[in-house]
Amino acid sequence: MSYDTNNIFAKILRGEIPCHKVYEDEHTLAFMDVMPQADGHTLVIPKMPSRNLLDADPRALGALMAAVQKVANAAKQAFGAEGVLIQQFNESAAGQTVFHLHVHILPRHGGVALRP
Ligand code: DGP
Repeated sequence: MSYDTNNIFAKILRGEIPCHKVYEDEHTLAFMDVMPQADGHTLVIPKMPSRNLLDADPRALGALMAAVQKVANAAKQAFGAEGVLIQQFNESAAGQTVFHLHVHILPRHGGVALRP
């Protein structure tokens, strides 16, 4: 599958549409999800174009996960959470809707049922 340079997150990276940025470094950007599934739902994306994890350059993944760790710890503290759910979807069949690699960070509190 190819990378569409007009996907929404590519436009965010180019500054063509706004986002609520919470973290940025040389390789990654993190911003609040516009359709949050939990308070503090944040997305972390690499600046390098990748459709998803399956086609990503492995060399980009270390920086991405380091940013995920930073943002997850910050979101956990900021939202008084007891845990953090990290989610990542690849292709439509697995629930991916925006085709630029991204990692979901969802602060979690005790007592929330996550699995049926
Ligand atoms: P996924 O199913 O993993 O592809 O989730 C894509 C997520 O992106 C979904 O939770 C909603 C979010 N999203 C979609 N469009 C925008 C946007 O324009 N801005 C922001 N901040 N998030 C978006």
